[in-house]
Amino acid sequence: MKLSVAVAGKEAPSSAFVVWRGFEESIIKAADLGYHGIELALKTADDINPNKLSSWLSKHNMEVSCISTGQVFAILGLYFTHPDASMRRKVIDLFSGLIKLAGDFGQMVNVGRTRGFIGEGQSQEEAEQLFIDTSRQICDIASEHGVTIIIEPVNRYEINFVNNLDQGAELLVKVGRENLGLMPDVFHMNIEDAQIGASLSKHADLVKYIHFADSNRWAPGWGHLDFDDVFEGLRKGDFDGWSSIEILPEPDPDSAARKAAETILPMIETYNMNR
Ligand code: LER
Ligand code: MN
Repeated sequence: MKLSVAVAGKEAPSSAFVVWRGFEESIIKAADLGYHGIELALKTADDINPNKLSSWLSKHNMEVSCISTGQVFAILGLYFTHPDASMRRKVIDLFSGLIKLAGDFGQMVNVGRTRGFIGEGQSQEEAEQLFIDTSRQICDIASEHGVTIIIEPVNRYEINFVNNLDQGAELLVKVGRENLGLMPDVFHMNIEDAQIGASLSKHADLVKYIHFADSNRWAPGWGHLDFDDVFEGLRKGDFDGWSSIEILPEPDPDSAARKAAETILPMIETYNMNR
């Protein structure tokens, strides 16, 4: 297992839920703290220059773990279950750009709130069908680039569609694409899943990536989430992918990133030795 930290560009607004802003500075700081990579939160593929990214990564011996898409929803208002076909077309076009970039960096694109929601006057079945149709088109584009799409269950206070791992797994089966997986976030699981470790091992074949935060969304170690249970669940499922720190940058971004690395990196080291 490897560890990355969520970062965005300098101009990213507060709705971009990341620890640091500014790509190059974030890569330098993350490498210094022992992280293996960065999770890139982008609005569009044009947010970053791939040549510069490549040189920053190789200079600091870092990787991109995944491209995340929260800003596509929060800033551009685009999502998979949009009732308007032209808006769904836009989200597919925008994802195509992000997928091409992920083909060279990380080979994973996350779908958090961009999955959409059950809108006013929309039934669960209607939203689900729109999600399935859009996901299939996006997964088919992604498979041409060797990219996996990962759906993140998000808690009920943020969205009304796909809140826990059981619901995510059920939907993935309906979509029926090999390159579609689950991205659990233990902060959301702490609210929505009856158990964390047990749910991670139950859905091990679908779990491709994981977000770490403590119960209060501060750095792991500053809340009361049982990370031994999280790692035990991952071990039972023989997880060997990327994990990523996605936390509130509190009390300040540098202290938060340092505390997260100090808590999780030794756990990953022990985990990797005992797999
Ligand atoms: C995105 O990864 C996430 O966890 C959401 O809660 C952000 O709003
Ligand atoms: Mn998350």
